[in-house]
Amino acid sequence: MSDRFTPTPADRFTFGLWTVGWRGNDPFGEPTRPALDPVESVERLAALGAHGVTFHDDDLIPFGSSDRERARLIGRFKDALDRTGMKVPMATTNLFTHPVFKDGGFTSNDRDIRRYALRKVIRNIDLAAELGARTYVAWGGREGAESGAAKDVRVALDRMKEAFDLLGDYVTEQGYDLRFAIEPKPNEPRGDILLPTIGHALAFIERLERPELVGVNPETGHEQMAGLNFPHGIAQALWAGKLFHIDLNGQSGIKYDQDFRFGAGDLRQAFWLVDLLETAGYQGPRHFDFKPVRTDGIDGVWESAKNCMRNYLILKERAAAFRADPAVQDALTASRLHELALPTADDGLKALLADRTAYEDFDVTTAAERSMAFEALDQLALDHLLGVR
Ligand SMILES: [Mn+2]
Repeated sequence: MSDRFTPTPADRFTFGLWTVGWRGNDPFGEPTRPALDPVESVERLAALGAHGVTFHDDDLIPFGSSDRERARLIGRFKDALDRTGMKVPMATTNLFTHPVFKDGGFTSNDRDIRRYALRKVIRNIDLAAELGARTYVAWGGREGAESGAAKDVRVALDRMKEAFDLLGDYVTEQGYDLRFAIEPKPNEPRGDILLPTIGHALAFIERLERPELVGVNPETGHEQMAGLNFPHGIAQALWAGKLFHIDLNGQSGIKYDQDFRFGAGDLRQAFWLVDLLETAGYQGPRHFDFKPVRTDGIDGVWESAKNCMRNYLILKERAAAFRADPAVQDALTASRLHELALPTADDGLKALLADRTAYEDFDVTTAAERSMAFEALDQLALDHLLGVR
């Protein structure tokens, strides 16, 4: 059954092969579902109205495959893309599953492993460029430590910078139209991971040799695992011109990385996130990085993939209705959002210092009594979110 919340490729929804392909294995339990063929994932997601798929090298080409097998797997994947019209806007590298990466890839204390990791990334960058990807994500899940002396964090950041500088040189020399997006996460699987939040990543990027080639790929649950406000983090990434990609999913507070479907978990943050993405001019894919719950069979995989997109479109409609409501316009005015948009001292520092009304004659008592009227504004948002307005 299709309705106005049924997506089309124009909505630019994309899914990682590893999301629908997750078999339900967790630290305490074995897989609950059979392996999915990437070709079937492409076909099923296309039928649901998605725009494209993304992948880690090892999702498509199992680790250790021969060159001949690699070529065969890439060939049938490309055939599926051609048949369905599905795109590959992003690709990434698995630098976390194989035991060789137990202490990381770019920042492993073992130099041989760091060199191997860079070569593994570069090999998949070539494939990403060939498939038309414009973003290359780097999630350093194993770049971290469980104990203090095990990692010299300042030196590890030197190695992290070295890796991104070399990769920037590589795509520039090859002439690839490809930018990198760092995916922050505070912990899991390492006790503590380097570049744990959007803010850490943004500060790191500015120290690189080619900062223009590197942005962020924030994931809903990763920021919320640290108790942070995801829409606020996304707003700062947009403000910095660094939101190159985004991973949407659901998370209920500070606990393990739940990777629920988008719309599960913190629904209010999801509402404000969609409001932000849809009003801020974000042009990139709406990429889902979630795990279909392991209690469900394959039916639940496709049901949850469909509902990631459905929930985004419902929230998009709800957010647009909120913005279009005349009562909301009045409430925004009462809360003085228009005043926040005015420069504080566009008359200059000298005029500010000379302005007696700004300080000497300023009536702080009266100013303190002005209500910000945020409660009425927030209830209007809740009414729209709940569909009663
Ligand atoms: Mn996650």
